[in-house]
Amino acid sequence: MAARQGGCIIRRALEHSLRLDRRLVFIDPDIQSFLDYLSSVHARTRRVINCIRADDLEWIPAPGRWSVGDQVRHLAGIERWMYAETVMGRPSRYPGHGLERARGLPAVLEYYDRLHAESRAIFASLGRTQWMGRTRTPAGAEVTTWKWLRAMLEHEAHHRGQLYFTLGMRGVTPPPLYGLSEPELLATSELAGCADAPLAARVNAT
Ligand code: NI
Repeated sequence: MAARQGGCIIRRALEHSLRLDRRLVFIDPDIQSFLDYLSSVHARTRRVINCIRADDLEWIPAPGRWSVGDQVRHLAGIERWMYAETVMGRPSRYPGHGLERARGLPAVLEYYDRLHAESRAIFASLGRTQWMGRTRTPAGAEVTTWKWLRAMLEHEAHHRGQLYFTLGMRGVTPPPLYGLSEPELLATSELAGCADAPLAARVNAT
C-alpha cells in the first residue's frame, strides 16, 4: 500500500510539473504537432536500431557501401548539425558519418540519442515566425522551414529502410513498422471482388 501511495504521489508531482511546463513554455500547435510526429517516427527508427548487434555494427554489404553504424551516425549528424543548425539561420556543420564520430555500439547509441535530444530541443525552441519563415539549405536553396523539417522525416525513413535491408542481410529481422508483417497483412485482406487478387482467392471467395 505504501509503495502504491508513493507511486500516486510521484504521478501527481509529474502531472503538476507538466501543467507547470505547459503554462511556462508555449509551443505553437503546428510545431507541437511536428514534435509529436517526430517522436513517433524516431521511436520506430530507434526500435530498428535496438536490433543492431555489436558484431554487425561496421559490417558492409559491399565495398563502398555503408554499415548500419554509418547509417546511425549519419542520421544523428544530419539531424543535429544540418537540419537543426540551418533552421536556426546558421550554416550546416554536418561532420560526416565516420568512425571518429563514435566507435563501438554503446558509443554509437549514446551519440545518436544525445544528438537527437539536442536537435529536438532546438526544434521546440522555434517560434511561429521562424516556422513559417525560410531556411537556406546547404545547396543554396531557400525553403519554407516547416517544409525543410518535413523533408527531414522522409530522409530518416530512407535510411531506416537501409537499416532494415542491411540488418536483413545479417539474418536479423527487426519488428514490422506498424505491427503487422506483409504476410500477416495479406492474411487479413478481404480479397472478394478485388480485381488484383490472385485467381484462386477470387474463386474461393465467390
Ligand atoms: Ni542521407
